[in-house]
Amino acid sequence: MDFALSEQEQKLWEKAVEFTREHITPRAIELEKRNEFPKEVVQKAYEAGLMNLHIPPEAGGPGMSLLSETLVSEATGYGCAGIATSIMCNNLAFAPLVIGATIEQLKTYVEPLITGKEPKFGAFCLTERKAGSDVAGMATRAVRDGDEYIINGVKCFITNGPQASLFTVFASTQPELKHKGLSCFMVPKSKNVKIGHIENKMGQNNSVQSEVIFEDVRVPKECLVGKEGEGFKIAMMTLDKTRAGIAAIATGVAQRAVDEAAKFANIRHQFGQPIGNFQGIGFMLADMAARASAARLLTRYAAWRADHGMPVSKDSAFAKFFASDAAMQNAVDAVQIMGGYGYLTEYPVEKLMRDAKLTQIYEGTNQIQRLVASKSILRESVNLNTGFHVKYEGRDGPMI
Ligand code: COS
Repeated sequence: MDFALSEQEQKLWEKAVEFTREHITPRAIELEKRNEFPKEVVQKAYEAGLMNLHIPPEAGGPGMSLLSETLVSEATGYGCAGIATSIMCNNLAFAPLVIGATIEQLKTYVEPLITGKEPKFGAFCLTERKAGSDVAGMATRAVRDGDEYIINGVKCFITNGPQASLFTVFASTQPELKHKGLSCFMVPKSKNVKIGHIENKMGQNNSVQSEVIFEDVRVPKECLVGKEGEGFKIAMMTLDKTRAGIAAIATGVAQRAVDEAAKFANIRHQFGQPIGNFQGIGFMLADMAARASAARLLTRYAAWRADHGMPVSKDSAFAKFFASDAAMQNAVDAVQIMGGYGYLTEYPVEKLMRDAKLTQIYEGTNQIQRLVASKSILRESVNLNTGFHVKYEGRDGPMI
């Protein structure tokens, strides 16, 4: 077993860490107050080659691994989870296309967005006001009309919605079939694609989410990704991968909380000594650092499995819920260690606490992650040999 990154991954990690130190961390608090898309920083990230890493070379991308993407997300998430989300949003928007679209489709619709001077954006349009966790309950419809589809519906919480040039839209082509009737489309921006309400959030204010309204939007049949009815599967396969990216941002937040709290505990003196000397604080720091480290290992393991074509639903769910719970706990603990200072807006840890909360919610709540993981665990247990040979049949009452 080798825990080392490859030379290419190590270089990417160092570049992303350096980028974060120079362009994200020093400006995160100031930019957050503007409550808008951090255009300038994202432009720089694009120029530095930190975006669109998973697009295959045949469609103009670098064709890097999911592990590489998680390295960038962890490094940038350390500086600001909101900016990291703005930077990595194309990973989510384009992943269904990398999974389900042909190379010709990628060349036509994605390549122009990732090879120009300016960054262009995609937006992943799955969630609706009445269909969040219950994806199959969506109301957006796509109706075939000759060589076109007509799409109608309203999506919400759409990251980079107002910035996007291409929308990856999930819509029902056969509502009576529920999840088996969902299909995936690439929808270029047009006058019939409208931006609705912009959400006001508790944290992650360096990323923008909005409603996106599709009103009689006509797209050629070539915009269908995969076949009709494959949309649900494409969405699930996408989230299996991209949840490792959220886990990576959360790992960055969890580590930042450790580092800020440890720095403070070293210099803050009470009762004649640094507060880090007190076991009450030292033990908290040890637990926080262990959580961040375990989050990193689960995240990179999930990404590594996906890169090796192994089943990843359970592992990306583990990574997502563990890392985001770690981020939240560590942020709360960092605020506590810093006491009154932790609660002030000019220090970074109150922002970590607000930002961490969203990592427990977006790309599937942590309850959904536990559901996904438990389904896999129960499925795997059917053929599991624990070495204990007394049969459980007929023993659903007390064992004695
Ligand atoms: N990969 C491939 N296929 C999958 C899959 C996966 N990861 N997960 C499920 N499927 C398939 C199942 O095999 C099943 O196939 P069949 O109909 O052929 O038997 C089908 O999809 C339905 O699966 P399931 O019964 O598990 O679906 P549910 O409706 O119960 O929903 C959850 C499953 C809740 C896990 C899903 O809707 C989900 O992930 N919800 C959260 C959505 C989310 O993350 N939203 C955030 C948006 S991004 S900001």
